[in-house]
Amino acid sequence: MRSVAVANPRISPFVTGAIAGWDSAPHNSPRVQVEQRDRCTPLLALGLIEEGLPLNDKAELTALLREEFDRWEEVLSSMQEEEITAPNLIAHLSIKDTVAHLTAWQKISVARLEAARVGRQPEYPPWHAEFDPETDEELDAINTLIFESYREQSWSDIHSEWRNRFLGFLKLAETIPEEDLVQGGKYAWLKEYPLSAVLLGSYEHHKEHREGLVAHLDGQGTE
Ligand code: NI
Repeated sequence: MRSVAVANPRISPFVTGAIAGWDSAPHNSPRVQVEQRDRCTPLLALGLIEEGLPLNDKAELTALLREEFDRWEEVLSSMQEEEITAPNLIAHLSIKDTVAHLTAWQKISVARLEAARVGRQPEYPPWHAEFDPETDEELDAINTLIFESYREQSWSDIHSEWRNRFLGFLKLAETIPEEDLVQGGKYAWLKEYPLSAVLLGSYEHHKEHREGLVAHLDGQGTE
């Protein structure tokens, strides 16, 4: 019988934080709680970026994302589908639910890169606009909606969607000139922040969930 112990409850998508609309923070974390509530405020650009992350280097940023993608694929490929779809693995979510959560939020990141590429406002998914996530409750509602909307989908469909969106996101990032990525204030809808923070946001969100998952899986061996 699989343990349902919560390895890292702070990454539960149902325990949400305050950075509305920012891909790095569709859930709770200590650094999120100190941040102002501003749907366009990239958390990562406010001195909350992990030490050493390359906000100004396109090659390094895309390399980080590619590594993160590969790490996820490695973890996922080491598991049986029954493990991936088993409910209540971490904070009531299966791994399948977590990957669905990640790809749903990555739609926001893709919308931002696409907007930058073609020079228009980001076209966010309907749930993003509908809930206008300014509060924890609204963010909870979004994460619940995401969970519900993917719950009946097969693992293979969710995995493909996640993989295609992630690789598409990377390709999109490659098409944007480095100066456009790193220049703060270039895009009005990002206020003073650079587009590179969107890449870091997606990277950090994936990393946070992956580390929680790996810690949980490692912990199982010693229980
Ligand atoms: Ni999350």
